[in-house]
Amino acid sequence: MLTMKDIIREGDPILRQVAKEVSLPPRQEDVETAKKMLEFLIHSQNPEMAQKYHLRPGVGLAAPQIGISKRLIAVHVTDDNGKLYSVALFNPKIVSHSVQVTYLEGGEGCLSVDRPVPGLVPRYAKITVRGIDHKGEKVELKLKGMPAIVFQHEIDHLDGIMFYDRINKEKPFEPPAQMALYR
Ligand code: UDB
Ligand code: ZN
Repeated sequence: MLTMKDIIREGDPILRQVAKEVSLPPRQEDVETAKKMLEFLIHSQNPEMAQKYHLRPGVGLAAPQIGISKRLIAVHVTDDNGKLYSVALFNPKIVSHSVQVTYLEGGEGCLSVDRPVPGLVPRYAKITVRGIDHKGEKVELKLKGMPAIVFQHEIDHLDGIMFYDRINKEKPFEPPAQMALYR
């Protein structure tokens, strides 16, 4: 099972690489990786497991964060209506997005970043993501709120982008234009 010591931390060049597409249908090896990533997130949100293994409660993980430079993400997050998005996606792609942007009120953190980085991280308020699931089947998700933010954060990792790259350096707390505050 994956623990925090498997998580690559900032400073490692792999986090700055553009990850490679996964060949399809996904190989068994890649499917196993996807399962391990999703399992890590589920464990990390289980209070007993989190305490026992010192896991930070994670809502998303990208393969480069465990040292695998492939286009694979896992997300385990609940939206405002209590709907659970628990999915691993190969070759995820944002195929459309709103003009409106949003951000988390308290900014973002990252499992690969062991320090607070203050500032607002602008994200599209709504996105449509396409990808391939663990069965090799096409998936299309229309997302808003927290799930939309998490998918954008994870897909950024596949392109070597860290959340703080998107913070306005001069005015870190300047709300972006066209913004919708997500609470
Ligand atoms: C996280 N978790 O998993 F709003 F119930 C963060 C960490 C870095 C703090 C562990 C998180 O935001 N949990 C959370 C948030 C809520 C409600 C709730 C739990 N990530 C994932 C990550 O680093 N992936 O690469 C950071 C998030 C910041 C915004 C989206 C992803
Ligand atoms: Zn991250």
